[in-house]
Amino acid sequence: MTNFKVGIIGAGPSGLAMLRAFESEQKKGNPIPEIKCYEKQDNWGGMWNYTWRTGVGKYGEPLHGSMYKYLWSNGPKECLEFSDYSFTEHFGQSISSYPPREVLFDYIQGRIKKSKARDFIKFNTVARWVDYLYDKKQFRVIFDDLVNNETFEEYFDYLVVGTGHFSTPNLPYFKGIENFPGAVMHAHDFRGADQFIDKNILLIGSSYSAEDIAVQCYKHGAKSITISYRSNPIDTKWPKEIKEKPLVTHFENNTAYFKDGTTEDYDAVIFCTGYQHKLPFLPDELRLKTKNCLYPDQLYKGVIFNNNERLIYLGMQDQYYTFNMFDAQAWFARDYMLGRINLPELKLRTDDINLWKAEELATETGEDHVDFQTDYIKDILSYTDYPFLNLDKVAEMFKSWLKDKEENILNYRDKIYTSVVDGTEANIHHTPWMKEMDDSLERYLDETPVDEKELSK
Ligand code: FAD
Ligand code: NA7
Repeated sequence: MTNFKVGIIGAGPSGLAMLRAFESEQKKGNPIPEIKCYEKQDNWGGMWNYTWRTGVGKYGEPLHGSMYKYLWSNGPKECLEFSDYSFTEHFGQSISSYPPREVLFDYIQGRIKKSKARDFIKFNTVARWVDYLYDKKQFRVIFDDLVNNETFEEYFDYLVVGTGHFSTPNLPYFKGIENFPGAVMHAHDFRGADQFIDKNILLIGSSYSAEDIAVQCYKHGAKSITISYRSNPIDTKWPKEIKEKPLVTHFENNTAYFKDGTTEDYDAVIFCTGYQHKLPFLPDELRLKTKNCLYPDQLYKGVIFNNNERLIYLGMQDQYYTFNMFDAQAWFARDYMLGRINLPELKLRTDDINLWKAEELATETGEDHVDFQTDYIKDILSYTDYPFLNLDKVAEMFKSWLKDKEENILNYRDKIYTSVVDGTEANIHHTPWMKEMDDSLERYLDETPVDEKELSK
């Protein structure tokens, strides 16, 4: 074992990627540092560890989860596949390209269950505060053990923050909303479309959450859905029950007033207005301060904090790529901590960050964003021995996914793609997504189409 100690905060896909990166090094017979990971929930998986709760968790902590029942992958699974663990290896069969949440959770767990990673994780433990001790070059982290209601501290030579950034709602105010008589919630608290059957719904915001919650509510029987946009409409071919309007200006009781002078009455309002990077356990000089973007400021190679080179952030970018990008970052972070990647001096690091930021600024379209994130991952992977991933092919799939959504937002999840990891062509799912109301793992892996099921009842 090398004689330094690494602390990881969060056991979501990013934190688990860090554990996996060290494990793969250990398997080669190489020494690894002492590692401890702390997770505030009672299980791993981060967002993919679904909860019915809203508001606070069992121990009164702000609730992390933003996922809902009936959530199916919003991009092809072939774009997020781990290059050292394919979907076919996990399920033993070809599955469709857009699996439901529970199926993706099962896949994430499959790889990590094969390791001893669970032994390194202390669950129900929340990071409360971090200090950097300049003389010792160590982080002192204060944790709360939620089960035993005890506070304790630990010291680390490197600290890895993988706490996600789609958890703390960004919740703007609109005049009169306080008197709106129906349900008002943020997407963070949306747990399923059931309560909106036959209702007229207003969604504020026009990005991923608005798009998917609109389609979910349509699928499950909402009467009408209006998406109110600040900058740009989503502008796809919506069914007649979904429409887009410019931004709401204010509310009077259940009536919304829009910028174009129109008004409409609603039963419920869902804020799909994004999330804040909230890192309340970090002091000012260590805290990443950024909006949701592809290249957050202050992060060299999107990973190493520029003000303190022993502080590492994973998964803090806006995400086209997810699980395999977290892997790339974790492999890079591992090799850096093991002393295999030399850090340039501060000025050169800052110049590098500024170059990437300028490039992001020049992007305009979804395709540009895909190319940007592809180039970023290629760059960090070039420093590591992460198993080869054909990123040019993955980028093509992302671009085709963007087109699929534009062509038909209601059935893009029925399309199939081919794995760049093992060449498996995805299976056409037994039931079209719009008709499939049961998102359980059992039902998904079952071979019977929905109409035959109905007949046999
Ligand atoms: P998270 O998954 O958020 O995990 C962070 C972990 O840190 C959590 O377990 C949390 O409990 C823990 N934590 C936080 N604070 C502390 C603390 N102070 N102390 C200890 N532990 C702490 N991605 C896709 O690839 N496909 C999709 O279809 C998709 N759909 C999504 C839908 C929604 C509604 C949302 C919100 C996200 C979606 N994502 C999707 C993106 C998703 O965020 C990533 O897939 C992935 O979960 C990010 O991993 P992470 O580990 O960085 O963060
Ligand atoms: P995003 O992608 O960060 O988008 C936030 C949206 O909210 C975007 O359309 C913003 O409009 C809009 N927004 C933000 N503030 C306001 C205010 N004040 N008024 C009106 N509209 C506003 O968040 P999402 O939740 O959609 O997606 C995050 C992740 O969750 C994603 O990875 C998914 O997989 C699930 P803008 O375009 O900036 O004008």
